[in-house]
Amino acid sequence: MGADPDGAPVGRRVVLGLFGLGAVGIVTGSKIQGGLSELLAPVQLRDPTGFTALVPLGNTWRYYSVTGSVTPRDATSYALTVSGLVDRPTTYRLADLEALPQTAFTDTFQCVTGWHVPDVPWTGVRLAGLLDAAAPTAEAVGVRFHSFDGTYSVNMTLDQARADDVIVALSMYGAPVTHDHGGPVRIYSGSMYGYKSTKWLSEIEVTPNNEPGYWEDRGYPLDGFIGE
Ligand SMILES: Nc1nc2c(c(=O)[nH]1)N[C@H]1C(S)=C(S)[C@@H](COP(=O)(O)O)O[C@H]1N2
Ligand SMILES: [Mo]
Repeated sequence: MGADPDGAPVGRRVVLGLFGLGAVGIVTGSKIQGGLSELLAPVQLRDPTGFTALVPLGNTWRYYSVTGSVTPRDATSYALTVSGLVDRPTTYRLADLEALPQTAFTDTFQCVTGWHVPDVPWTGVRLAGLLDAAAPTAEAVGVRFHSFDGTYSVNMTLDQARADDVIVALSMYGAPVTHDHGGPVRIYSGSMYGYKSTKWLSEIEVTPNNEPGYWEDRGYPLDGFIGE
């Protein structure tokens, strides 16, 4: 099973069916309908079928991790490397990223399984700027995002990664990105489904190809544009 070998887009129905392939940990959002929230918020639901993603809990966050718990990193322990096919590989500490020009915008966060959260304000550093600073070589075609959870990765083409609405996000709702949302630093791509927005970002690797990542290996479309 996997993406259509001819490269045809995989429909949402197919994507939902593929959920049986991976157990996805979900901690339900804390703002779920009134009294239910106290009951549900601390519960870690295992969701091998994706069924809970379809339960109408309202427009609330699901906190995803394909690896279960992830060891937190802070300003002292965090680093982001831009590596691979670049003339100037670079490592940024959190303070380095905070010192760069910030871009802010508000957008709907949309998971491919159907849930979404409207009006989420984000702030961060345009990925295009970090890529320009690293100077991709003539052979560069793709970008691979790696997570310090040790497992998750996802790709984009170099052109997609340079879009104005792709940021290395440092803040969400006017506060530092929380650990559960993939902080201190995650990717946010406004035009793409949530799976393109790597949490706990540790490395941006410029590559000679555009190879499938964690979810693309399990059937999600290689191009993750919302609505396609
Ligand atoms: N490292 C990592 N990043 C990830 C994921 C993950 O499991 N691990 N899940 C992806 C998916 S499918 C979605 S919808 C969003 C969810 O973001 P949230 O957990 O902040 O709601 O993160 C994306 N980035
Ligand atoms: Mo998702």
